[in-house]
Amino acid sequence: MDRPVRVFGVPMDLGADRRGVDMGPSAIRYAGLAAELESLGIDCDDGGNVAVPSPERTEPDAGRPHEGRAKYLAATERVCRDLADEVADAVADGAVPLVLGGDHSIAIGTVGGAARDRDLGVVWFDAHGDFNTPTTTPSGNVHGMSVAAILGRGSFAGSDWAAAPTVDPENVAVVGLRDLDDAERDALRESDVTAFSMTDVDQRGLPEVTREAVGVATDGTDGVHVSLDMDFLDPTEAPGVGTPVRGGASYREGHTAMELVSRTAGSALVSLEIVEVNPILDDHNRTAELAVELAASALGKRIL
Ligand code: EXY
Ligand code: MN
Ligand code: MN
Ligand code: MN
Repeated sequence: MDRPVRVFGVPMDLGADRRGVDMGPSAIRYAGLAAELESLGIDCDDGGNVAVPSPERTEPDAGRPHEGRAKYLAATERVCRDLADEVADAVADGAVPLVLGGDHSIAIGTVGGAARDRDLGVVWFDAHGDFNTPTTTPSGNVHGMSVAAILGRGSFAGSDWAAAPTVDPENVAVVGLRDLDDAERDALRESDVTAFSMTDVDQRGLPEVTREAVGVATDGTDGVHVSLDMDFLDPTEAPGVGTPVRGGASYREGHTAMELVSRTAGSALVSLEIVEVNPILDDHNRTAELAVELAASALGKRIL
């Protein structure tokens, strides 16, 4: 990576049911992120944390019509606006923002900032589709809605979501799917999003699937955002996540995916985020340590 990297932590847990994911940024920093990136010759600057209100002092429901069953949506919007401003400033300064979660609702802000002033493609590595809306959500958790939000689907269209510029579904690829709700599956199938399940990964191999996903995100766009939900990996490798699902990517597949992102997106990589690390659920911080390794691979680290 020849551009500087600017790290932001977003200690967000309003979008998930599990406490502890707010400590993800600390765990990833503690696992040695800055030193690892600096050892690669990357100029790494830590922009600190974006402020997130605590659930104890936040109303889950502001009662606005577009919120449906979504919990803490108003507070999530506020955090995502602040994050979007930080991300947009970092990109304008010529840096690559590396955003550490926190739950996956923060992607609404990261993408909002990265898509400011450009046509953005997105590659989303996740066990889940994150394709629910405030109407279809079974849980009310916004981390299960962030792809729908960045696409402006359902009640995310219009309303107050002008902060998140709409991303074209034809330039969005999701990789690693193995847990979808029924309505979410139908919506994803009918959409123009390119979706690769673990069945596709099993049958075609992760390298081919990742290359195709990056191709979808770069085709006719000005750049790519990569969003890595650590539950993309198998829980044996990444136990410290709130919604683990068996049958995920192996340790080496995780690295392969990130190395291919770096090789194939290259200078088109606008921003990177790593989310859903929950140190309370982790085994001696190994999920955070893996997050550091995967960030390094995505930002250019090579074995040879
Ligand atoms: N589909 C479920 C829901 O909407 O509640 C689970 C979502 C989990 C989302 C995770 C983090 O990627
Ligand atoms: Mn997710
Ligand atoms: Mn997930
Ligand atoms: Mn376009």
